[in-house]
Amino acid sequence: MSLTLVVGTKRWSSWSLRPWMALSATGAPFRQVLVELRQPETKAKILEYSPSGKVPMLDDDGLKVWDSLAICEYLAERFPEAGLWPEGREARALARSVSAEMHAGFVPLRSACPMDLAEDHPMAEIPDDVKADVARIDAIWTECRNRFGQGGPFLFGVFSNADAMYAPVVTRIRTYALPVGAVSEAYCDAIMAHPAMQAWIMEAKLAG
Ligand SMILES: N[C@@H](CCC(=O)N[C@@H](CS)C(=O)NCC(=O)O)C(=O)O
Repeated sequence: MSLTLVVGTKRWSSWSLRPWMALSATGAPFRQVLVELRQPETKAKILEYSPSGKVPMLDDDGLKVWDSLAICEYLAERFPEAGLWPEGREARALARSVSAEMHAGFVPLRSACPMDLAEDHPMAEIPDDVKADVARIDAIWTECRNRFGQGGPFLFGVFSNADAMYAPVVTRIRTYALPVGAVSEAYCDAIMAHPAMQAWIMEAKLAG
């Protein structure tokens, strides 16, 4: 088995962080290829690996999977023992729904607060549309934790693809000092303390 994950600059590439978290949770050894974003040659370099011209991209012995959510889905199927989706049908349905909601939405938050792991940018005034996104995310996290979080500190107790999908949002909550409730704060602490998250942040900071 030979797994390669192609990722973008760790400071900024929120999409790459998701499958990195999910793949780390499987415990499978993998190789990483890092492509520097925001360079004149970025697009050409990514196209050497990824037909979409975007990172992340996973190569599993020549089988290519791209788009962060598709990679997380693939990993759940490829490593069933990792439990990347919750076991119960109801919990799994909610995990998939909130993951898809993240993947397709929260444009105001993503635009106003891009992931930046090297610097803090506390927001003095939070625009209304960003406030609305944060309120919805706070409600999602609180619902998942209250309904299904008994088995551990993550959205569905043990780490799942839903956590992988929301990990970059957690960093934005912290980087931009966005206010969330107590349940969500504790959830942010758990994600920030996750060893894969710590490793990613350390590399992001080292690279400047
Ligand atoms: N929907 C895609 C989005 C991927 C994406 O937009 N990636 C950015 C980097 S975070 C990218 O590759 N940009 C290409 C470029 O900068 O030229 C996913 O979920 O993987």
